[in-house]
Amino acid sequence: PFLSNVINDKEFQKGKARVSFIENRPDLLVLRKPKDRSTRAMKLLADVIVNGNPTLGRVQKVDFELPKVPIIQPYSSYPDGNKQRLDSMGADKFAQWVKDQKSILYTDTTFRDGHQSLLATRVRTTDMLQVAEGFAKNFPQLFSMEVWGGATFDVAMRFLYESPWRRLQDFREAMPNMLLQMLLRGSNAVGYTAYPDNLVESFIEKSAENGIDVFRIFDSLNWIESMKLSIRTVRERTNSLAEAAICYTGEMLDPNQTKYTLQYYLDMARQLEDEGAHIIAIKDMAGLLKPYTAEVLVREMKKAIDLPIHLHTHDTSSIQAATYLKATESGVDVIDCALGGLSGLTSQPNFNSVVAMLQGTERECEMDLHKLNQYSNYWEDVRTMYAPFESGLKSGSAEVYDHQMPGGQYSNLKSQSISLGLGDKFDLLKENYAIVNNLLGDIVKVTPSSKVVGDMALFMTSNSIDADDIFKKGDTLSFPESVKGFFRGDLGQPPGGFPTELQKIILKDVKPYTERPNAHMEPIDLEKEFAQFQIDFPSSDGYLDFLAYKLYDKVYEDFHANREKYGDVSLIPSHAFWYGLHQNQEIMIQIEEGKTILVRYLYCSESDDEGMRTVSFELNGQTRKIKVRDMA
Ligand code: 3PY
Ligand code: ZN
Repeated sequence: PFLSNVINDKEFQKGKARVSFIENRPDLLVLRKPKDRSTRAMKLLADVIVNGNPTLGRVQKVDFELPKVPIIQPYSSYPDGNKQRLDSMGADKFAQWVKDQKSILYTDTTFRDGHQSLLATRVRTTDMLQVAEGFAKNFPQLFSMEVWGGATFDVAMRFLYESPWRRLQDFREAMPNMLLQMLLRGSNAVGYTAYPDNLVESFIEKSAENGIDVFRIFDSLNWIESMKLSIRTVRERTNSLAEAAICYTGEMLDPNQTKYTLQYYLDMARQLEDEGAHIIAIKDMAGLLKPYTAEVLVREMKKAIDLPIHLHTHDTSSIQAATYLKATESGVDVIDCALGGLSGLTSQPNFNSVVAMLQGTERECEMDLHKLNQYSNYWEDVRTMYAPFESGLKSGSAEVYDHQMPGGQYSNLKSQSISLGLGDKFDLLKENYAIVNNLLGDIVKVTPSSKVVGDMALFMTSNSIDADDIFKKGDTLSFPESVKGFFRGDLGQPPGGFPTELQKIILKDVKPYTERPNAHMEPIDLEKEFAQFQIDFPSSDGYLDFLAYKLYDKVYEDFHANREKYGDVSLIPSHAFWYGLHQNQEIMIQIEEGKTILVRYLYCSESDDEGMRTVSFELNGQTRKIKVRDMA
């Protein structure tokens, strides 16, 4: 039986096993009876039926559509795509190839930023995997698929009880011809705070080994010092592309703009080129880059550097397709779009419509729009299952030019303000957000710097404090930790430095520093700590889980406990995962590769004297009972 664990292991099957393989994978020596997996899957279903989904709770009835997966020819093969091109050309030559293309290239963000921005990052692996193979076979001309990083790493474990690493491995397998792209927060990796350099390096190496081809690297204050290590690591220790991102903020063409000028962006692009980036991204995380500004910025950047330019925006104002049009005319190489069903508002512009916009022009990238629409329709249906995570935004808003909140933060702050009882003060919160930005010296706002601004705005709104109060009564106020950390230098250095008067008020006696935050951190003894981790978590997925633990210790511990309890839930159908089953409903669950079970929910008893209910299922024809405590 141990041998069968080993033989069925994905890493082993991919031929990645070294001599130390078994030594590093104590989990393979744990015997799991096959029925164990079915029982654990039913345990999750039973818990949801009795108490609602453990992270969502009970919600009002949601009317959802079961998604229709576009049909593909069985056993059809994968056409070669950019993955093969990158592998055969190498990163530098591939970047030159991108620059040489006449037609526009696309990154599809549906699997990452699309749902991060519209559905609080909650889209589960199974909903993406259902269409991953078909999409890769139908659209091999795409530049890349953005599938990982940003908030997905944390949310997968915290709210979905899924392993982010297994998700990546699944994507790699389902899309072997596509470049897989991730968003890396520089020295903060996929977290909210700086980590020791050797942890970031190891994380990058393992991300590449497990499938990442394009690393989009940014710093939340545009501080290049904090991006260097990641760029170098991608360049020197992987065969992937280092895409260095410049965060765009403010209005570059505003005559009053003194900080974020054209010169500022061009200087930054040149420096990132010198640092070894293969591609430069303009990362417009709030959707502030207007069409005529994009026209100038892209045109001038093309002249200033020799690298391809990749443009990212959010359609919060609803005019960002026009930005893509002008950028395309100015020679931008790659643009980010999300499939129609998950596009618009705080997400990316609509992939399908942008394709249509460029049809017949000299920059058209030929694509089967009819098929692309089928995939958009699939996402429209999937989205109905995620209704509780919608932000409630119904239309684009020009207010974004005032508050400048990044796409994903708007809905977050909205729900945070409701949970703090400030729901009726959301307008004031948005105003305070803009005020705080100015107080902090007009900074780039993106994770984690956007959290600092959001925390401070919440603090002011909930305590009815204005800017004047901060200066007058600052010594008596206890500011949010993230704000103190920002002024101490924990996020790095903003362009133009910190506003010193406010820095003194916030820090009181604490001394700020100007080196990289990671420079204060001792390297982790990865070997020693990994050995301990294996003892503490013998049934983990080995080193990859160890990295997850080092990035998010508490989140990992909870995730691990939940995986022990429920098994790998990533392939349980989403409607059952979020809302449970109704009586006599039957679903198929793939509990491991090649093994699918058929589960029918029969009935649920009343609570017994100890508050327990018995949930009965039929599993492959046999009745099975699971006891669940009723928490109501
Ligand atoms: C993230 O860091 O998650 C982002 O999407 C920033 O734009
Ligand atoms: Zn984004």
